[in-house]
Amino acid sequence: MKVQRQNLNKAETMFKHIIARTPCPALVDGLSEAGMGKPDYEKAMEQHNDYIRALQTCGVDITLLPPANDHPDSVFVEDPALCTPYCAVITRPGADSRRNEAELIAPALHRFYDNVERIIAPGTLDAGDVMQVGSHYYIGKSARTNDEGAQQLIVILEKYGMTGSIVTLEEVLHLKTGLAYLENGNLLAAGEFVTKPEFQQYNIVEVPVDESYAANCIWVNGKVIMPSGYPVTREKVARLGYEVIEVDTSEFQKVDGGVSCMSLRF
Ligand code: CIR
Repeated sequence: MKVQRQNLNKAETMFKHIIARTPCPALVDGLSEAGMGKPDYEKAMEQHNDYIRALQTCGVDITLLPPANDHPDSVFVEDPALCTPYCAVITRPGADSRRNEAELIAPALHRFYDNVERIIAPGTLDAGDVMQVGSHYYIGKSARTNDEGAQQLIVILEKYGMTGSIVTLEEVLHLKTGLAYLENGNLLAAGEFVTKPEFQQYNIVEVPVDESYAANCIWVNGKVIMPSGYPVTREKVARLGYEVIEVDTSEFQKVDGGVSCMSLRF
């Protein structure tokens, strides 16, 4: 069934659909700057199963795509596509080794959307750099997303009555490596994002430096899925009234991935 228009003025958008992809054995060769060693594939599979089980408790239907061993980072479906209420956007990932993930994810998007747009060369954009707050999208300019890609996305968003603005990143890989919008004005933020002027309008919930990995969380229909092992952040999120579901993502952390990177939510 194709995605229906939703009322963007609602305080919260309820997600109906999730797209995820089973990790492939080549995950062990995924791009990484973490310096934490290579992932254990068997363990990564168990952790991914737990992640899918956590999503299943959130009242969404889940499309689980098959492993794609020619694409080591393909479990991170968040980067080659952006799913908005009005259109999907096939991105042009900034890393050469991930460029073809755009074609890989395209058929799944066409199953749900009549309107499918594209980021084209010389633009590059990883949708891990894109954070939705209602009908506005913050776009991180990063090592992966260039100005041209961000500008193309703004034009696409405006075509469908939405807006976008650019945030320049200095420290982290992707915008959502350090930021998670938890709806209702609550913004989980780590490092460089805590003091950025564009986010001061939100209730910033600061993630301590030694728990910065926990800034990559997802809000799914009133619940917050976060990585396990970050008690201070967990407590802060729980105190906001959310039901917290913790999942172990240690094997994905070794290839710079986290909770948000492993699903498209729309
Ligand atoms: C990469 O470097 O592209 C992958 N190893 C990790 C991608 C993580 N995705 C995300 O933060 N949205």
